[in-house]
Amino acid sequence: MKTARATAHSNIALCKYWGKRVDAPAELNLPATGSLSLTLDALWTETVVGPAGADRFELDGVTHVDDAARKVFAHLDRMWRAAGRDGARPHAHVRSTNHLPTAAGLASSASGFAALTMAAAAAFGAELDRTRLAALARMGSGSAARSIWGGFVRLDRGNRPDGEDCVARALLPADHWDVRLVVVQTTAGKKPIGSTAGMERSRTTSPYYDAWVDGAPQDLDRAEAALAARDLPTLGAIVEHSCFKMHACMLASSPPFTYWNGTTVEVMRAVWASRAAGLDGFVTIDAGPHVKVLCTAQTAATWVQQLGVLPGVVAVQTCAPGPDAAAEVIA
Ligand code: 2P0
Repeated sequence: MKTARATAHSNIALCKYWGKRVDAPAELNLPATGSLSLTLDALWTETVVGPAGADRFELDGVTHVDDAARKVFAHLDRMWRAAGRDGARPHAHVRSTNHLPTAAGLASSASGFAALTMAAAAAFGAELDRTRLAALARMGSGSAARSIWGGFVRLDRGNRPDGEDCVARALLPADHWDVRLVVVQTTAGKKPIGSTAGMERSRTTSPYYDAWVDGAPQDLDRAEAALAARDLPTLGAIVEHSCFKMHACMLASSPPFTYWNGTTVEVMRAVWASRAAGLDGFVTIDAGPHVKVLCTAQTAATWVQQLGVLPGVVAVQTCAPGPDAAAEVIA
């Protein structure tokens, strides 16, 4: 094997993925809902994969010997098989640097598994197209499939039991539309429940789960059309509806759970109040307490000013549409 370096940017789901298909092998990690995302320029992961005497996973300079490391090594095994290489996988040293807050609901698993997929493919000499790389990234983490591409990306759910029609594709490039995502960070405590377990609790106990899954295809098609037309009010309404249907589904689970804190709610209300006063911006929230505001490039600075001063807000960052994931062999 060679040594390869990859970069992959995080993404925000404008239409959310929440729930996994249970009519297919769990190893495929197939989503119950398709999703549509924006890749983000300012939040990204850099990963180097190279030969070593023993498997080792280092994240931001700290060696991990936990579940995170086991998931990384299992993904290397998957990439080695996908490369069609014979024999045992060689031991590897994986060094990742996150240019984003890890495990704070800012989707480090998306950029992390996308970068790992790209770096491992290059290090193992695998000749795989981006569609296949996205499918492999998805098996590491669902949202990672979308970070293989820059710009605006759609991941379809598909129906086949082998998952071959669960395909991620670039809808439109980053320069299609000069939108911004203002990321408003609130204090992150420990997550009440991990995403995978939260999805499973929603599926098995929330009376809103079936409605959530059934409504997703229509949200996706309408969002895709609004995106193509650069129609922010229409897209924004779909973005908020997808987000709050997902969070309502969580709240209606038994026992209930939410990733929000008090500041999450205050920021959300401030966005709605400013919008009522004429400033265009739309809320989305993931499996974490931060609020993200989709807006135009022209209004981003005003949103930063207005939301940055709210009590409980710890940081505000503005992201533009970001690039494709990339990899190069360096040794
Ligand atoms: C998303 N999230 O579409 C949604 C919205 C969180 C809320 O994808 O179990 O870490 O590894 O496939 O990708 C977070 O879930 O889950 C996520 P797994 P992942 O961005």
